[in-house]
Amino acid sequence: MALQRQDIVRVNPHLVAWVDEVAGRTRPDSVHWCDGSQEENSSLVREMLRQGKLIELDQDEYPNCYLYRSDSSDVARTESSTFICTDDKSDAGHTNNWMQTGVALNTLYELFDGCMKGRTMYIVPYIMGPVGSPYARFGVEITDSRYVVISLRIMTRMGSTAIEQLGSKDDFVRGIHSMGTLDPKRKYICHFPETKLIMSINTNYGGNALLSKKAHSLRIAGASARLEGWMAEHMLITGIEDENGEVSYIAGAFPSASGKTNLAMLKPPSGYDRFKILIVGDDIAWLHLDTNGRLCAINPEAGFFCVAQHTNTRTNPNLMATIRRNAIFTNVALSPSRTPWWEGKSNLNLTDSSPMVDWQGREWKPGGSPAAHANSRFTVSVSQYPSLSPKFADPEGVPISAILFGGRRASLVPLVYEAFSWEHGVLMGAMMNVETTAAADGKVGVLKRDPMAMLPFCGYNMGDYFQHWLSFGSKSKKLPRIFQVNWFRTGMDHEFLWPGYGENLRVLKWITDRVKGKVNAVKTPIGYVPLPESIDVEGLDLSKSTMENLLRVDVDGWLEELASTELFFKSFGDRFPERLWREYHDLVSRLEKKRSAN
Ligand code: GTP
Ligand code: SPV
Ligand code: MN
Repeated sequence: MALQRQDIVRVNPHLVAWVDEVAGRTRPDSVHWCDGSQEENSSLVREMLRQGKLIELDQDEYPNCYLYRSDSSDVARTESSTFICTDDKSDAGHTNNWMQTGVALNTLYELFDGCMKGRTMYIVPYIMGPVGSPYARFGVEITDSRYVVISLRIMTRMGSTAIEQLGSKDDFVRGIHSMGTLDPKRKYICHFPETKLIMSINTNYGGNALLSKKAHSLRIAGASARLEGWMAEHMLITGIEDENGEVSYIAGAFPSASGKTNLAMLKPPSGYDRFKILIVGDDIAWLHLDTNGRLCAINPEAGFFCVAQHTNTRTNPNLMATIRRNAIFTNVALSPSRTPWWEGKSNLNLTDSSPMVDWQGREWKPGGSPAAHANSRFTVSVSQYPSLSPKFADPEGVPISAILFGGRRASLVPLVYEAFSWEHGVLMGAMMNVETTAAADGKVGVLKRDPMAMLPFCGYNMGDYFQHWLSFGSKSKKLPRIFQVNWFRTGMDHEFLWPGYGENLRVLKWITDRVKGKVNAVKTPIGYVPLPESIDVEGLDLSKSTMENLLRVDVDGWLEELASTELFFKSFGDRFPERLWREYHDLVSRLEKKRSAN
């Protein structure tokens, strides 16, 4: 049975007062408090099927799986419509779109005025983080989208448990979302970190609409984390169990659609059968120092919202098994046998009499535009994943021994190298300059600054964010070591030099061996680089020269990169930490010294 307003008002009048206020403004026909039950979910699915908003997949092959098609103008996060709203512009910083709080509220109140007429307003209470964890946080999303409700049921711990755990507390992130008319010109995703409020309208896709995800867990939580002394990062968390049964946990910040999910779910290649990869999270990490000074991470989410393209039984067999039940597929193609399909999934076996249907519902033939949208995704519960870490829901999180920064770079950035210190590692993250992907609107494959993979997700001035990272340096002597990796170097033929996916374990092994002090490295101006023979390439078709190429430190290339990095850093003015300038200048002089020695 749905939760009842009269029961909640007795326990949490703050919540009900806010819901009443939003209902007064948006004027829905009815209000439904979500309990998160199976029955509630089934009835939402039934209603969506009846309205043609969901498409049933073959229920024998894909039980309880459905296809959803978003509006063709609403297929990725829209950074140009995403705002940080504060009283003072400098608190948002120049890397965010900014609106003054009062101006933003007026604009949005007008758009939300009566926007839910004829619709049901759903109240979705949720918990980010393991139930009962001191690091978990609460949120409530109000939405008129059934798609959002059924997705949040997978992505978060939502419903009755959240209401019970919230109790009478007023400290929860307030999210208000309406599909509105889906008019792209009037799309807004506004964040008010000062009051922990999010308002999103005229969109129904991914991070724009599932407000628990980037809006709450990174932009709003990040601003709180800075004040409270913890970190909210765009990072995977995964455990690597080695041949001796010892588990090392790593956290990795890679920009959107750049390999977090795949690294977190890595399948050990042949020869590494005694290794196990035990996932904790694939997108967001909340990190805190424990009483021993170790940096520990929880995954605030309960589900995966993964890129479909190129996911297949070879690159990610565990994930392919996970999505065979209780999954929502968005903007993928529909095969003649009513199973989901996307580019890079499997070979096609089509006949003219039974064509494929593309992500927009049109008949599709090979050769033209892609059948699935490049940012098509699926949503599935973490609990179904076969190689889940037993520590997934540990209220204290897992201790991180290495932080990885990665991104798509066709050249320059070596396969792997290690920072000299925490502060040098912060510089490494701040310098990230990577190729864009289809996860956000805009051009794909162009170089863009994306410090710590957080440029689109930092809810405050990024200069202050760098300072926040640096501040950990003096708080503990047991911080994780920091590495940069790059699976995306290409050769003359534009093909990737490194096989990637499961083979990345060979690099992770070097990283965990470094942390354990088991392997030496070459000291170069940019950091510690492996000796070519230190990375095991047995069984790979990889020549010695390719390996040397993958690990090469291009001194002139780095100096050129640093010239543009300097301009980027300067754009933060006096908000850019002095300490990071020092790291930067040290790096420049190491490279210049090397160049004159060459
Ligand atoms: P978000 O969910 O947007 O944050 O993305 P993500 O960082 O989790 O990226 P994901 O693992 O979903 O990978 C995105 C794309 O990169 C997919 O098409 C993958 O197939 C591809 N990819 C991931 N890992 C590798 C790799 O090691 N090598 C190569 N060549 N491609 C990879
Ligand atoms: C990303 O873009 O980094 C994602 C997908 O993980 S979204 O939820 O849309 O942010
Ligand atoms: Mn992401």
